Amino acid sequence: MLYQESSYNNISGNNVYQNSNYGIYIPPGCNGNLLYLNNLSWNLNQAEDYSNSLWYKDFIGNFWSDYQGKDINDDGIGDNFYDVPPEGGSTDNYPIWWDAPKISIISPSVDTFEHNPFFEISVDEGIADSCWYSLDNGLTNISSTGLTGYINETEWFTKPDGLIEIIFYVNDSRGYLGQTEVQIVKELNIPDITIVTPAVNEEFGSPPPDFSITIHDLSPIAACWYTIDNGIHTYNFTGLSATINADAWNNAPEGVVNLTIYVMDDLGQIGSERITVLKNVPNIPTESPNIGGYNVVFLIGAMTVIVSFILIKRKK
Ligand SMILES: [Ca+2]
Ligand SMILES: [Ca+2]
Ligand SMILES: [Ca+2]
Repeated sequence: MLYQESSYNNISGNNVYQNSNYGIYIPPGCNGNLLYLNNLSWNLNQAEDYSNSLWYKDFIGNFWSDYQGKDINDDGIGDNFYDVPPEGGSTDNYPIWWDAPKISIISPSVDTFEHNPFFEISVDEGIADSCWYSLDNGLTNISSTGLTGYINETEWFTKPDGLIEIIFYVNDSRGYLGQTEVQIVKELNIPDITIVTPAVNEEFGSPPPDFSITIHDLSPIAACWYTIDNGIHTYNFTGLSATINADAWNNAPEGVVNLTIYVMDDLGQIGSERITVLKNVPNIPTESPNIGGYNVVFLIGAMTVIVSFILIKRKK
């Protein structure tokens, strides 16, 4: 479209596209032209305006396919003006524009998870209308009521261990779609137990030994227990240390005692670790044994006196 010596025109509602030269050319001296609601798309030169025309009316300008700005607040108008060439001079202050939401993932971050992780999406540009995600590249879409939540448990535990790409989608009120993805690792792990104390084959007397452990697991721990008689009796404990049950220790035979510790995570996966310790209760009498209510030492002493007395008497 070429306007020469043409002044005080309203130019609106035109589709001006794919011109190999100028979309709209306004030479100098064309005063008071008003251009709005025109679609200027893919022209080699969208427009050139040497007459400082007005390129918008009542907060509506024109659509420019080469607009470089954004409509972050989704009001249908680009948030920055469009500078109609030549540089400076006229501007379209209300370019018609709409763009897809831009989103980013606050969580999960790149990590290994056993349970279905918590997610949080941030909409950095645009206004979210609906949100969903997929664990299988869009084959199964799981809708979310908001921008945060837990990844669907069923879908999560359906996936085998390994790398999982979660793609999040957010669309706006016009159905423009923003998406982004994160790759995390799913790994079901049984609790890994390390026995810190006692040492292997450490010797203990009659007071039952203490033990302490560390546990590595990605899930909360649901239960801990141990046995020293190969599972005939088991004893629960909480935390990372305990003292072996006194009755169990008393009943254990002298010599090698197997202490086996079990830890179960909240997915029901059980890890165990075993250590041998030695039970050696020394046989030291704490007082002299009594015979028939008499003190043996006293009796022996008395008998020695009597025998000595008899021997002395015989010698005489
Ligand atoms: Ca806007
Ligand atoms: Ca937008
Ligand atoms: Ca686990």
